[in-house]
Amino acid sequence: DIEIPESHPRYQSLLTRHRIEAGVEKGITSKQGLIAQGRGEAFDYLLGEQTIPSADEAARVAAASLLLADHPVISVNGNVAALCPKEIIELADAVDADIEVNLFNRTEERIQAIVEHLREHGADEVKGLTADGRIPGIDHERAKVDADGIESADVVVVPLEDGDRAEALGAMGKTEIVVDLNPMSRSAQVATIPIVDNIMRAVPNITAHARDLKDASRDELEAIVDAFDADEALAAAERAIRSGDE
Ligand code: PTJ
Repeated sequence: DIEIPESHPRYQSLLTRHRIEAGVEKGITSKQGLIAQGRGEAFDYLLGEQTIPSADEAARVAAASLLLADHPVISVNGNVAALCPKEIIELADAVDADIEVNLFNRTEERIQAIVEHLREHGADEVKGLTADGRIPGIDHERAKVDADGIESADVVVVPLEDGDRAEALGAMGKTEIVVDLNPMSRSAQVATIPIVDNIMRAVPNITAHARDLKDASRDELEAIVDAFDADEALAAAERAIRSGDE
């Protein structure tokens, strides 16, 4: 990474920007990824660049849901790969999930580059290149997934997903965990478990909760999942953005 003094008031934000830029240079992040990051940053600024309590609760629910899953899959796009590759691998290890590269602007080169990038950061198996499965109801390129990955997953983590696909994955009956800083985005609105937080904070936070819940019984985990109210979590995030309070 670059040398930004950690004492800089906008340290995290500058680090994030640098990672996204480096991702574009490395061929893993799309140019649209730069725009997406800017949109996210605006919401993060309004949230006070912190994990609000409702997002922390959602991260705990996400961890419980991932621990209960038969076949959890974490979807990785060009922004996620650039921003938190190591943290994604740690989460996958903590909840025994598959990692699948799945792109909005799909190109074989970029998938390959992201798979390589994740391997450099310690991932063993990374799915996404087989593309022998489909998400019903969306156009061909965006529908491509691995049959033994996202297609057959019961719980999917889709950080920064686009609205159409988020909706289509929900229609397939999957439990969908969305990380998105915009509580009004369609992906957040259709998610089973929306986490309104920066992926740089949310992914390690889900991992920490998963480690904490490691010895919990299925009954305890189910109780955590059942008590969650997605609409209330979105409303809490919107209140935090509008008022500047939590
Ligand atoms: O690599 P690809 O081809 O799969 O493309 C990925 C992007 C993100 C470019 C693509 O999915 C896209 O265009 O997404 P959108 O429609 O711009 O939506 C991105 C959403 O993520 C917005 O609602 C942002 O607020 C949010 N967002 C951006 N950066 C972050 C974020 N949410 C959490 N953490 C972030 N760092």
